[in-house]
Amino acid sequence: MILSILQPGDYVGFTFFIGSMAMMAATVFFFFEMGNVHGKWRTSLLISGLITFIAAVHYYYMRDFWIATGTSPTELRYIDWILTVPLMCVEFYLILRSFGAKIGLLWKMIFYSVWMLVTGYLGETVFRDSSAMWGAISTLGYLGIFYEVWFGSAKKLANNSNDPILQKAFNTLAWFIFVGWAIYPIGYMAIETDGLLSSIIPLEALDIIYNIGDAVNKIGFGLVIYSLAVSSSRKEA
Ligand SMILES: *C/C=C(C)/C=C/C=C(C)/C=C/C1=C(C)CCCC1(C)C
Repeated sequence: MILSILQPGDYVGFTFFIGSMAMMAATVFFFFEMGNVHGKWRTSLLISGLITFIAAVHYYYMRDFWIATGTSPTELRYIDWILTVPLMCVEFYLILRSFGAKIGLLWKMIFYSVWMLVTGYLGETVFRDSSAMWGAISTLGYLGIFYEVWFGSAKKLANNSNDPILQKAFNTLAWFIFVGWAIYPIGYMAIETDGLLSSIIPLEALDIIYNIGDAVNKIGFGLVIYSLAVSSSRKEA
């Protein structure tokens, strides 16, 4: 067993502990609130809770990894993402399903996200010397998702839904993809020893940036789904 002794001034460690607890609390919240929304929203809240649950378990291990080694838990990080990011694509599909979303849209978004994460992992580990190139290849997957929710078929379905509550939530989620997800490539650029941002952001910032990104994108994203479910259930009643 690894003893989790958090040292004074270990700010990266602090964010791992805060992230761990925040993910757990968010999970309890989403699961309990499933009982307070209309039946058709339960699956969406379940998925929100699963996203933070998977993250909570990984944060539990990542936290100890960081304390024990003082290095980035890259493998655990990407295993977490490869499970949770496709689930975020499922959330998009679920909220658009009653407005005609096809399963093909879901597979397309999952493909983009797996592309983005596998190539990002290769750039951070195996091919670190050419991390800039792998970062660029990874960004193509990110742009695919970005295109879908800002201009592509997902956006069109939301536009044609004639449901202002859905449209408002969809737009907020699209902003998460734009601004919230842009946090990650900024963290990634910290790994390049002579990269674009390495002179302004130290390597240790990588985990702080990823931890902030995860809190914003997993808990915040889930809360948008939650408030959509609550407003829509209220209208239904
Ligand atoms: C809960 C975890 C989430 C939402 C993770 C999202 C991760 C990304 C959007 C990562 C994107 C990357 C790039 C666009 C290029 C550089 C490599 C990555 C993988 C950091």
